[in-house]
Amino acid sequence: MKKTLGYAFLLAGTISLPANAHVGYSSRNFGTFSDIHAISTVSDQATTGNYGWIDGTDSDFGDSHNLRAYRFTLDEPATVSLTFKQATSPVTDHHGNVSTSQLGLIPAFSLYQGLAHIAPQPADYDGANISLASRPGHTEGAFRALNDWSIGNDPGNLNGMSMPASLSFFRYIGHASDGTSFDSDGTLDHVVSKTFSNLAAGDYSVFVGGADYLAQNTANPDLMTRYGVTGTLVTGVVPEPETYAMLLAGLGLMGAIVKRRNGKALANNHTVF
Ligand SMILES: [Ca+2]
Ligand SMILES: [Ca+2]
Ligand SMILES: [Ca+2]
Repeated sequence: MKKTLGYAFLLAGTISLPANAHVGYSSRNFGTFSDIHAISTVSDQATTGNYGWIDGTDSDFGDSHNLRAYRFTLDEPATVSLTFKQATSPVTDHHGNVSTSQLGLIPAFSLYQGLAHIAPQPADYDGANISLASRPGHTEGAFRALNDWSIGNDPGNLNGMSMPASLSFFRYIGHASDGTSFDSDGTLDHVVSKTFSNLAAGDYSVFVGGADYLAQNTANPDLMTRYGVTGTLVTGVVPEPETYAMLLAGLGLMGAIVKRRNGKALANNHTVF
């Protein structure tokens, strides 16, 4: 028993250390949804620098280390609204020191069909040989904010079986960015939101980062600042009439509904009489 636990800790250690620097969804899975009204919030996250997303809009792509990856799954076609806004979050550095992330993120995000490799598969990263081989040589990283892109991992070993390196593919669906710069929502209020109608069932990834292109200037004292972000996912944004009726009933307003219904509906509503 003791030996098994020790091995488990060793395994967790070897997996979690590189995962911090690679593409991962740790604590950033909104969940699995159908087209029923639901809300899921992921807080206490932070992104490095205020330019990670917009740096992926140019011709030399972007470095995925400057973004945060989120995921969700749809088990049927659904309408999904995504909102990301500035926040303060606890941030733990690689020495284990905890500080508070900074307000001021100009949030932007892109939505993709697809999922990065998740444990026990080795995590994807920009510098993996297979990632480098899949993109032009002059690029800063693998991330592309407005296009399909791919990123891969190293060969791995699971229970004695070797696993070859492979690419994860992200199929671009759409994007939104806060502020008044490139193709943005026009209002710099540190919140950005977009609704995607009738998404197909499947796995999705959302990459979130800053939209201030000039913030990548190496003279910027906030080049490596951790900016906090809170994300909210809403599914099924238009509740069915039955859902409205149930909500109103809960508020004690059922009488108002009954008065508006026609005779046939009343005749079928046994609970009223
Ligand atoms: Ca750049
Ligand atoms: Ca770039
Ligand atoms: Ca905005």
